[in-house]
Amino acid sequence: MARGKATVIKNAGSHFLLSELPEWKPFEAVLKGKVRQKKSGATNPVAVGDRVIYECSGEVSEKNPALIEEVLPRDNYLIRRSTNLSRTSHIIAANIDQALIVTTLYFPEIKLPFLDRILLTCEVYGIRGIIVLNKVDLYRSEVPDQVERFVDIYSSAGYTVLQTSTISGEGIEELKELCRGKVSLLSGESGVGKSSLVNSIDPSIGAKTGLISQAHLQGKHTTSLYEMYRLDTDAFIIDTPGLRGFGLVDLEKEEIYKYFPEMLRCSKDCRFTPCTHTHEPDCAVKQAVDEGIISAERYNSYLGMLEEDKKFR
Ligand SMILES: Nc1nc2c(ncn2[C@@H]2O[C@H](COP(=O)(O)OP(=O)(O)OP(=O)(O)O)[C@@H](O)[C@H]2O)c(=O)[nH]1
Ligand SMILES: [Mg+2]
Ligand SMILES: [Zn+2]
Repeated sequence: MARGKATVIKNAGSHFLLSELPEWKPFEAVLKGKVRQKKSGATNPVAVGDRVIYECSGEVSEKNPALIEEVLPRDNYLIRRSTNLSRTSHIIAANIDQALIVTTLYFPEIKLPFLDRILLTCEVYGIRGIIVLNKVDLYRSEVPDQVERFVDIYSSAGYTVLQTSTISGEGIEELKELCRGKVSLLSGESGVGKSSLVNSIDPSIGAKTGLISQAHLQGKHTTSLYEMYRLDTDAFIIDTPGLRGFGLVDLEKEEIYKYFPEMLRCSKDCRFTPCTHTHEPDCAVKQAVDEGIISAERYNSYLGMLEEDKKFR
């Protein structure tokens, strides 16, 4: 029995592809029953990006896959619940350097609270979130004010916002540079262009992409698996299925504001501690909202999360 250490690069549910990194020699693997049953609280005990110990007898092939024995401790991971009501959670990816959160203003239309939930989760798990505003070729000249407003909201909150188009090629070089030498996760709603961006960075990948539906202007969930690709720039990128919902992880209501970087910065000047930043007098956060230093949109997302908290917990 040979044993080795490798990284999970593809999760197809019942079987996996592993490779050593940064070398790239993918091979088949399945889970050993023991790992499969281990209680992790998540529906998937093994996620793309996980480093694992495997064993195999003889030449590894589709018929003779390696056995994943053990998942090594994670440096980090990103997790979500299917909905706020569900008890099960799902590990999106592990051991990543950054999350590229892909969004569009239109086609499909953006929902800011949804984006804010993903960003909040990145903050909770200590993962740098970078916003990729894609498909600008489709709407920027029609709604320049909205694009400017969007960039302003998120850059003043402290996020990098990259404007991209896989059609005109705008922003693709910058995206390449951002990914160089790192493991990046691509996340976001279906149809925003995650797989197209992978192909724009490295056309040799040929990830599958799909049209959005004409009737609803929504994605059709073209990507169905979690898969890591090695780009020609010494970078690894994890393409994922479009998110349908994004349930928040367990978080005390009093903690939520700490994961809005711009609120955390202001909150030091609130008169009361703890302050919920809703009704208290001399609340520095509310004052910053009034002065436009914190955007009304982000503050509304925060209020929405507090409301949900009442509903769901
Ligand atoms: N005009 C324009 N269309 C784009 C751009 N990027 C992607 N698209 C189109 O958007 C559609 C969806 O792209 P995908 O790359 O499949 O989207 P995805 O985010 O991977 O979607 P899922 O796999 O379903 O999560 C395709 O028809 C792409 O050609 C862009 O920058 N501009
Ligand atoms: Mg896709
Ligand atoms: Zn306050």
